[in-house]
Amino acid sequence: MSSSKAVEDVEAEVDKYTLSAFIISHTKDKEMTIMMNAMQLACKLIARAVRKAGVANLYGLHGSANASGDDVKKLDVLSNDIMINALRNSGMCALLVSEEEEKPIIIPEELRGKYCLAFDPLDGSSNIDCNVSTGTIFSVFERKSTGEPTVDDILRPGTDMVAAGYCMYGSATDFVVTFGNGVHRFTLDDSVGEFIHFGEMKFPAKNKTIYSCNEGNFTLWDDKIQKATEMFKAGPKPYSARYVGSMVSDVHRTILYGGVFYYPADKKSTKGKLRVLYEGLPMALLTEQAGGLANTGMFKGKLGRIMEVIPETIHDRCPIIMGCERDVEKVLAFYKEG
Ligand code: AHM
Ligand code: MG
Repeated sequence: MSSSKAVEDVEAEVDKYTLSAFIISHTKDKEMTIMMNAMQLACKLIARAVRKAGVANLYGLHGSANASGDDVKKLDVLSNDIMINALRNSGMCALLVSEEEEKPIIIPEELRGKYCLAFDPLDGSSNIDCNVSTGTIFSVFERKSTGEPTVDDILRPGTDMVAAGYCMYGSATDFVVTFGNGVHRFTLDDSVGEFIHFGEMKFPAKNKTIYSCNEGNFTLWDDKIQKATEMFKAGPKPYSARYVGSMVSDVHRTILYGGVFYYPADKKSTKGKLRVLYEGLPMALLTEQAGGLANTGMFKGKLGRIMEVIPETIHDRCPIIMGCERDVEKVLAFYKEG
């Protein structure tokens, strides 16, 4: 390689956006940049813990249950501590909601900022111990009230979110974020310890035919979801089934390849399984911003955007049907037909 080529290569590297540079140039918001710096630091620390889990004896149960009654893994607890410490110490947050904390965390006044965040520190817990991709999901709201923060600062519809994203711990560590103006993907370059801009993330022009759901729940679903699933499987060109069981991976694939991911309500869980504040809303904003649709299916007597769901409690749940317009509309058509 000639020395001028080497210099050009280095210059090209320097020209690439880091996540921090991208946020400051796209939002012009220094507080958002500081808060997101804390978020990306937390994600890098979680990525390291996930990678070292085997040798560091981090697989297995912690021995407790979380607010939703799920068994908590050691990595869940560690990821939760990392997120809370990083965000609290950023000085930019007022209130935090975590899947692993029964109650909201009110940030002490001397460290308080304007953001209220909800997060699932390590989503896809059932996949942790078998080395399948997991992820961190977060939604960001700006508080409107003054004085002591309360849950009302975050029990708001998705349309109030100012940012949302996830970090996926897979064969690479990808950080995906939206500030309500498109979706951007960054990949962790371990050699420099930075998330580097990979590009805008959108549903493809030609969506693959993929349906993604836990079909083991088939008999518990309503007949519309059952019919939609039968339709995807029917010939002459049946859809492919893909289901990781980690929402981050399933949504990541759905946006990149196309298709539909659904976790509907069922006879046992009438609101579905996934949580509004740190699963439904952030993934709905990302899906819509990438050019797709995110709907609840029939929920509280009507079909509606997930973005318009107002959680009643911090760990409230809602049904989810999200993906490319073609396939979400195919599912909703069964409801519209009556
Ligand atoms: P978790 O937050 O306890 O990890 O549960 C959320 C996960 C999602 O990532 C995934 O889409 C879903 O639960 C899988 O549930 P199931 O095992 O019922 O298919
Ligand atoms: Mg989780």
